Amino acid sequence: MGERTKTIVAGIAFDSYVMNASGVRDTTLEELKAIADSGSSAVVMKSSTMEPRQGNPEPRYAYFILGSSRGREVQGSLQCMGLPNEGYRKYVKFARIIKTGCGKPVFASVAGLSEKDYPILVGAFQDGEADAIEVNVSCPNLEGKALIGYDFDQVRRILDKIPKQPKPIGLKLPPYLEQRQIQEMADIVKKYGISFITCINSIPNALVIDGTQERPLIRPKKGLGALCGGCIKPVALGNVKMFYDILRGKVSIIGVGGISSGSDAFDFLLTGADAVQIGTCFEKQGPACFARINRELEEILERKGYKSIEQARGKLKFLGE
Ligand code: RRO
Repeated sequence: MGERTKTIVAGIAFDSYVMNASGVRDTTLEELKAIADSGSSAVVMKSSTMEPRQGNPEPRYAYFILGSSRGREVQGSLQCMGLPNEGYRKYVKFARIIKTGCGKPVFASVAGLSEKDYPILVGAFQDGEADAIEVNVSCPNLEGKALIGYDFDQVRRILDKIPKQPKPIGLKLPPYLEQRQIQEMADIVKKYGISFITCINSIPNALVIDGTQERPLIRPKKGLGALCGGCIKPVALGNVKMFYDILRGKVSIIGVGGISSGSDAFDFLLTGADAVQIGTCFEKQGPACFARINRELEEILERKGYKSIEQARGKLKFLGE
């Protein structure tokens, strides 16, 4: 890894700007070991629930090319996984095993099926070996359950009750479409001493249709799934920008949504992200993508004369300035 892309998130040092996103190839111990052995600068685990879950019926994941923009193909994925995972007890063990095998930060991710699950899930990882805990309040794929991150009172109730020490707590946030929502969430983040936010989770209730078959691409929820990949990058960047404008480096921001090249990562850096996570591209290309994207980012920084992440972070220029 080059020196230029070293970064700090929630007070934790990372060897590069690029890590895996929760939810992609990170459910089993073997998958987590593969991430540990890759160029990902951290190991982020699948969101875990109180009990193991099979998730939704298959097919529940589809990759597609949406079109092209500025000479590049715009890819996307639609998924409705339904939180398949091995249950939090396993991930507490996996964190210990992974930690002893590699020097990278390990991030736990937790997703309660009800409010009362959260203190138990977070508490288990607070007592364990993971370096930080990403509290997922944005799982979009649970039929009949409201998305927590859109109910600010519920988020406050959860944050009131979870143990916030000794490991830093982050929030995995849904895409917000209004400045008012960003402001209210940023106020919550500040009030509860949240150390980092990860934004955005996938865009809920999207539909992609195979016109030949006259059917959706995936089976659960009559084809409705969460949209990921290159086609959501503008929404992700907008959310990072709006949060950065308020939080201004006092709370770390991990950008996620449609990053598949160093140039994508650079866009997130200019916008204010302290690090990025890779989901759809990792699913498609496998673990070699992390080192490639970071190397491409290194080259961009070198070419532009930025010596560090800090020098370029949040340096987006605006038309007319
Ligand atoms: O497992 C999922 O269906 C899932 C989760 Br927990 C999440 O946070 N985001 C997503 O797009 N899918």
